[in-house]
Amino acid sequence: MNTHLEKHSHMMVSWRGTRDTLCLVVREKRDDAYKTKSFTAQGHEGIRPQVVRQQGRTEATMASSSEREAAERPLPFQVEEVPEDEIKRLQELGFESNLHLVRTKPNLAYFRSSYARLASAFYHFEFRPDDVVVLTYPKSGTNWTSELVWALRNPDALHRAEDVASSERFFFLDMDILRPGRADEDDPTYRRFVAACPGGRVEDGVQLQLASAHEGPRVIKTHLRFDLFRQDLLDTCKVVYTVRNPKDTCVSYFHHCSNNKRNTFKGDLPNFAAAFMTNGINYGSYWDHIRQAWQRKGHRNLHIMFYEDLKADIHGELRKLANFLQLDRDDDQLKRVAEHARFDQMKSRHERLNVNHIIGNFFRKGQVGDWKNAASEGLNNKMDEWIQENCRGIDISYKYE
Ligand code: PPS
Repeated sequence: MNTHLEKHSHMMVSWRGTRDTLCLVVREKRDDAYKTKSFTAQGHEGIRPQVVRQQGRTEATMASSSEREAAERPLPFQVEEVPEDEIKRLQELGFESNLHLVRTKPNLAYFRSSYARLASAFYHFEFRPDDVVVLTYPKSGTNWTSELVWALRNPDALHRAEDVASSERFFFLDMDILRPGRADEDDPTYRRFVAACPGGRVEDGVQLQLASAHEGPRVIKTHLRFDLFRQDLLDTCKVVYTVRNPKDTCVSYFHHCSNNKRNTFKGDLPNFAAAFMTNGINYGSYWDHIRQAWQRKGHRNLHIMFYEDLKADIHGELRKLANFLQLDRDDDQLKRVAEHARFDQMKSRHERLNVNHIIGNFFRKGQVGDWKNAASEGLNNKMDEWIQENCRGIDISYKYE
């Protein structure tokens, strides 16, 4: 059976399924010919068939609300499959053999293929005036920043972090792309989803729906660039954007992928850096991400912080962040927030609460300048050249130690 769901100007996305199989079919028009590729629904790339069955639906009703919405509200960009030669290049560098990636067009941002069916749901996500969005390139201090924002907002409830994992205090929307939800009664997130979103469908994005169902102020985390959300984002709510120097970001990202228990990357640092510097990894170019934030610099609802400044002067940075969030906090409160979000504190809570089983050693080092322990002189020189080329036109000054 074949249910047509989404149509972008050059691409059509549809579900095909029988009772036991379900796959996403992407049909793209290139040079007046259609090229078709399908992604099976098994594993983390898609929806497991039992999700559909468990909810008592037949294949004929598979068109989800996000997909219907996509058809009704087209995106200002396209989502296309990453060409096979590029996938092959990434695999040769050490990325997993069953790599399925899509990318936005024209401004290439790379994602796991699960993004294709949720692109519109992300783009049209309803932000609210009392949201704080922590928007970062991966490995730039997203979790630290989110914890600081949450703690500044809840200075009298810091003890809650002892019992409630960050995944329940913040909404990390990208989980719907990185690890799409499954109807698994043993999964606490799924149980929360069922309770909070009666009638909700896992395939419409568990985090997206949990966030939408939440009443009250939200701290929302995402690595999606500004252009992948509606352009009124900054006119709607506050955004905190944390930047980390590209060398430490790259080294941290390398460990993140290498320590992924699903073995997403098996190469060495030079190989990873080659993919990083040519934008072939999840979320795409570091510089596109930074440039989009820089274009918006000065907007009253955007606060840009540097990881390195947080490390050097947490109290001063917290004072600025509290002012931006319009929170009246005294010095003692700021001290408690800084202490609460100290690296070793966050690491021990994370380990005790047994969060994030997929990435080993998530709170790895938390230092500035770790790239020096990891990168050879040759790699460092290459990165310097790459940084120089890309920094042109961006008034940004990094600290590397
Ligand atoms: S992710 O996976 O993209 O969301 O990761 P992200 O949170 O952006 O970045 C992870 C790196 O931040 C370090 N980290 C911290 N550093 C200092 N203080 C605190 N509190 C803190 N919390 C997280 C974390 O260790 C990762 O950096 P590396 O260099 O890998 O240690």
